[in-house]
Amino acid sequence: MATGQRHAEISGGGFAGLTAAAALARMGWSVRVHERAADLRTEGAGIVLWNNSLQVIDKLGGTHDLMSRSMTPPAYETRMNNVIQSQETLDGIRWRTLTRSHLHQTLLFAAREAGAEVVAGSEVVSATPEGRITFANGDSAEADLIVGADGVGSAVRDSLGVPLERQRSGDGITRFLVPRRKAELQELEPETEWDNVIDFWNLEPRVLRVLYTPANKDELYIALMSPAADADGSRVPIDLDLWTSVFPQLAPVLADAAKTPGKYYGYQTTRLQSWTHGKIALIGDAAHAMCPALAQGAGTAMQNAWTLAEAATAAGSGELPAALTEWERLERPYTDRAQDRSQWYADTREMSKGGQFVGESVETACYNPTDPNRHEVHAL
Ligand code: FAD
Ligand code: 5PR
Repeated sequence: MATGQRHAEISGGGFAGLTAAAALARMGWSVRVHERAADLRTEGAGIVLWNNSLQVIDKLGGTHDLMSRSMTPPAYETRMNNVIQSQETLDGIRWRTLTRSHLHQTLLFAAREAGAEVVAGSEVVSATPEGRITFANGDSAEADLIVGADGVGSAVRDSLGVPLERQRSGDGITRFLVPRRKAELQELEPETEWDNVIDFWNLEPRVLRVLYTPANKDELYIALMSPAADADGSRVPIDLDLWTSVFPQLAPVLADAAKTPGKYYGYQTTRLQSWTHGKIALIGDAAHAMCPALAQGAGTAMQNAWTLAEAATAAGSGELPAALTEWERLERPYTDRAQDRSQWYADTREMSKGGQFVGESVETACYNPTDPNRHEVHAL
């Protein structure tokens, strides 16, 4: 470590932790990331990123890599009982669809290239506001800044005893990455633009939904939603006969999904009394897990990782706790609103009517966390 160089220890090598690592390292910090899992990879299938996180990737030098295997579908289409409700072209809003593994690799590369050390198989058990972090193997370390980016079950957060409010929704989702099979789908439904994101809703007689999201030219992300109370709808591996009977136009890709075990995730929102504690800042699902309706869980994680790195870098070391408190005061309202909006969509299923991406629903998507004037531009 160079003399005078400040040091950050980060718990969690997911999207939040890797973004914070890449940002801090680029801003001159020495950085070490601890990932509990034995290897550095991500679970899950596809993801949608919007301007707020794409701006951060620009700053991290990851855009070329990200663009190489991602796409912007021509429209975000919503259907009810297979009748088109809307085809939103999201004009002027930057958005990309991709696989989670591609995003993870992009961020891991950016973090390492910036000089961050990323250690797999290293589990964090606790941290203190004074800046000590402790690991499952009994070791501990001191840091100027500790970032708790260890997901919805955060050990850093729980070791602090921060009051947490958890709201669970009745719906949940099983996600798959399968081959596109565009030609076969085109044959089944020739009129359809199969490069679109298509949100297929059925509310009557039974709540079942398939969110169809092309992730690149070869891979398709499909998310199958049903209420947790519907045992057959939420079963994994999926009940192929049930899903095919409701969505016959998706038969080939549903058949692929049925071949993988999958995991049903219930939606949840978590809110903390405070994201910061002395030298510790919590970001991503550790601080603000949200329902997926706006596709902003990872986006807000990355946005907050970037603004945290800037705020910590601007502060002198003695001023860090106050700077973190100020960072939360300025940045948190954007994430709070994204959480509230996502929760509202999850509870009301209003997006099934189409026209989802207007007004408040695109505030987060349009946000630019790297714009120094952002608080004036986006003041509500
Ligand atoms: P995580 O991805 O959970 O990463 C935490 C990391 O910390 C993991 O690697 C974990 O192994 C590690 N870890 C945990 N505990 C420890 C420990 N004690 N010590 C060391 N390491 C530890 N978001 C979007 O932006 N767009 C979408 O399209 C989207 N779709 C979604 C669909 C569904 C169904 C769901 C459930 C979520 C979706 N999200 C989406 C949300 C997004 O997946 C999460 O918000 C995002 O992954 C959070 O990133 P994170 O880094 O905070 O947490
Ligand atoms: N958008 C995305 C997504 O994965 C989900 C939702 C919206 C990208 C579900 O997983 O509305 O639930 C949603």
